[in-house]
Amino acid sequence: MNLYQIFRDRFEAHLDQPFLISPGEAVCSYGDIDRLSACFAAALRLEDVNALDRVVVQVDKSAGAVALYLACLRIGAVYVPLNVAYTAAEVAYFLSDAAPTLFVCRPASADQLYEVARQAGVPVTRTLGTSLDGSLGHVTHKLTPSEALTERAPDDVAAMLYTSGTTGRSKGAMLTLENLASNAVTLHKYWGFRPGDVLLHALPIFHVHGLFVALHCAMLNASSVIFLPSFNTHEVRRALADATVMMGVPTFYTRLLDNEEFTREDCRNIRLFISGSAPLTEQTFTEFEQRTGHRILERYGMTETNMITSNPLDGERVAGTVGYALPGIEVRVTSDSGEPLPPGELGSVELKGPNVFTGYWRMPQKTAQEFRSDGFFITGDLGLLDQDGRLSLVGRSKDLIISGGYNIYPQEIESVIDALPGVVESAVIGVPHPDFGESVIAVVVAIKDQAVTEASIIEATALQLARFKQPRRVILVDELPRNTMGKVQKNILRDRYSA
Ligand code: MLC
Ligand code: AMP
Repeated sequence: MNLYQIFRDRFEAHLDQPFLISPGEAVCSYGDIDRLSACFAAALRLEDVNALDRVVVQVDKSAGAVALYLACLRIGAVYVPLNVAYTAAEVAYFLSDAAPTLFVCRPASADQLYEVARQAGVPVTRTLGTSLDGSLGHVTHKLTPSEALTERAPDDVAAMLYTSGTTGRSKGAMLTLENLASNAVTLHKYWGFRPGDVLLHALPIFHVHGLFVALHCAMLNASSVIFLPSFNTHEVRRALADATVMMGVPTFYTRLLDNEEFTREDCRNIRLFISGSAPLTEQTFTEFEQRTGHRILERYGMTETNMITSNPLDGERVAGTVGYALPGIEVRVTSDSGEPLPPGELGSVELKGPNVFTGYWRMPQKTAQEFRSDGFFITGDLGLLDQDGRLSLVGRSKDLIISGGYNIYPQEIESVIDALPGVVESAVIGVPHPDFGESVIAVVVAIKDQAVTEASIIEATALQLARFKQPRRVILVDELPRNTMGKVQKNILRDRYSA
């Protein structure tokens, strides 16, 4: 088995078909991506990257970046994408943890990150720009493509994506070939992909949503993809006219609705709008239907599991629910002690299936904690099933903020703030935000008479944390509310500061 082969088998008869269409760039056909990924495979071999070696990648969205991902699949290396917003301090952690054979970064970051990678013990660092420039991009122009596909087993790891799971520092979630292949094939069928479908892609390609859900469905369908560098309302409105399917986080939909000129006419060729990665409010669902006539199909997933549930393509799509377990996946809701609960009762959402990851990289104990003894994975989400098996999510037991579809772990930000001079302790919470869904706020206790201010804390976090994780507000208080066990009561802080 080779995952690239699974995709290639589906698009092989369509090599002339445009694959990635980016405004202002040459179209990349399926034949082009096949050749380009074979060139990257040759380049990886030249750098002595072998099967199961990690390749950490922090590059901008481009056809070359997709080809690099596919090259890793070709040779059986483990693809490890990183958010381009991560700071050098964050990248240093990922590099030392993943211990890659190769690190690929943007040409503009080379000066800073070559040294970071060297200190982390990474043997080789190369660069890749959006026009196939950079040291890795250049070499692909010169090499003979390497067509060989490395035979892999279904439970070999194909990709590793960093996520904080339920607690603590980021962990590498190891996803196998079977995890990725089974979910891709299921989603392609469940969402009714058909000849002629064109996917509008404005998501980043360093997360499950943009990389696996969107691109795998497109490749299995040999579909053209309108490949936008990021979400820009104006560009997306223009591109909608040529697309039949769009996948996005809820912020995409609220931003479209914020544009008064956005109408039903913009969506005349669309057959399916899909939302996920964060809760889609009933208000957005309803307003979107009123404005466009489309009922957004909401689905639910996680880095560790790919997609878990989905509203149906043909049946009723219910606002505020995430639909039914996908075929082959078992979802249950359990009590605190892990007993399955009857429909209608609120508890912990757990699942089992071929989509569930094999574990956190080099963390067997942490992995074991997240699974029940009967093999069900504990998501950290709270929800309830109805009589028909339709799931509604109603909260999270994990301390997690989701801002614009990005996960933010309060503990990571708290440890940065707590380490600042003059700070006693902090509590980081998410509060409602009209654009991002939730936004980060830090409530901080500082030593009296020390020059700790909102501005000084925000400035200090900027050095260490990606912009999307930085607190938008810092509130200085005398003490944090605690329960009798001494635990900070974040619910009280959320109530107090949500407005
Ligand atoms: C950008 N910023 C964010 C942010 N994205 N801040 C908080 N949360 C975010 N998500 C910062 C920018 O750095 C900038 O800082 C300011 O906010 C405004 O930027 P913007 O230009 O408005 O942001 P934009 O580039 O438009 O990005 C917003 C976004 C983007 C929502 C389009 O974040 C995005 O594409 N999100 C999708 C994330 C995603 O793919 N999630 C899937 C995870 S997989 P400044 O300096 O200007 O103040 C997963 C599993 C599953 O969860 O189920 O799918
Ligand atoms: P991540 O760790 O980035 O993969 O994010 C996974 C988390 O995103 C899940 O555990 C949920 O909390 C959340 N999530 C994903 N899809 C949805 C959705 N449709 N509605 C609510 N939350 C979601």
